[in-house]
Amino acid sequence: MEKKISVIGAGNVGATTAHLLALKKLGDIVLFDIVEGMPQGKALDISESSPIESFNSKVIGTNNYEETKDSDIVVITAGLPRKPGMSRDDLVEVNKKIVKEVTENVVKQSPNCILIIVSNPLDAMVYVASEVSKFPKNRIIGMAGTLDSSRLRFFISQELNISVDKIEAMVLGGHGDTMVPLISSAKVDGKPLSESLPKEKIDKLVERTQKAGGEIVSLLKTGSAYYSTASAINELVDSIVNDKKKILPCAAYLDGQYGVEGLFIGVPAKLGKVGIEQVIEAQLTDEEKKQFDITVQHVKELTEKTKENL
Ligand code: TXD
Repeated sequence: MEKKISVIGAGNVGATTAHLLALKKLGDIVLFDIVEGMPQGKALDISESSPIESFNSKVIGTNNYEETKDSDIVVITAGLPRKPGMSRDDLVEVNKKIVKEVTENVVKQSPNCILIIVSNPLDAMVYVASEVSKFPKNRIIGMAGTLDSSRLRFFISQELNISVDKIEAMVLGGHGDTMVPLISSAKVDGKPLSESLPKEKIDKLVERTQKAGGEIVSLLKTGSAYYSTASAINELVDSIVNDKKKILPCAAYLDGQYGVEGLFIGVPAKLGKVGIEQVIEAQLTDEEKKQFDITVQHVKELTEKTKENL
């Protein structure tokens, strides 16, 4: 039977995600938004491409949570994106109310679903969804690291003029300026990145990756990234729906791993049909450990702030 995947928030990220889910034939899709008519219009538009794209998945748009009933996976993209000059953390107050309300409604309809949170500030919103849903932690996943890693891999491939397929690299930590690109384990055609590029060049790519979201926000002026975001969400959904057990960087609950207790933060995790099957402990150099401690501290503070009046 087709998996049922609901996408909450039919804005740029949500609608693009639904489109890609349909193209990749990952399941039947329900696209939800509070704006009347808009998710219905976008779902119909996507559906009308099905004869050309040859997918048979159902794509439904709705303003009614009952239509999301018994979803296997629910992707939460509802919330405001940042504007030029804003940090993701500036969205915490407004988006925590939205993510709280959305999660309450989603879990009533789909008590056994796997939640993928996308709204910003990501690490804090994953915490909100966890507190509200009370789901086991393996069924709560934050999507950010897969996007940040894709950006880093793209920048490296561009710099070296080598296919993206030959570039391996991962970004861990919080989804913000303190994120930690793991350069020590980045590889080009199986060899350490440091053999292909001098440190100054690598430092520039790291900085561009950390600021990549902001680079797009300042170009778009009225929103944030969504094509790459939707691709990254699809990568997570594909690993879960098809039980691929891919190791993907995402915000997962740490219960002692990396020396961190009781916090959602970006780490590599094995994703399969039950959600997060295992948190993988990557090898970090002393310098990367120091950076990881800084990002953990930042996410802890943001999480504490989020707890107020939740
Ligand atoms: O890597 C990542 N995690 C991210 C996250 C990468 C890019 C964007 N990231 C964040 O995703 C961004 O900062 C935002 O917080 C979300 C959604 O971004 P998007 O670009 O899709 O924003 P839009 O186009 O404004 O769409 C948001 C939709 C819009 O249609 C609203 O009507 C809807 O959310 N919305 C709601 N839906 C349901 N329920 C409620 N309460 C609600 N409030 C707003």
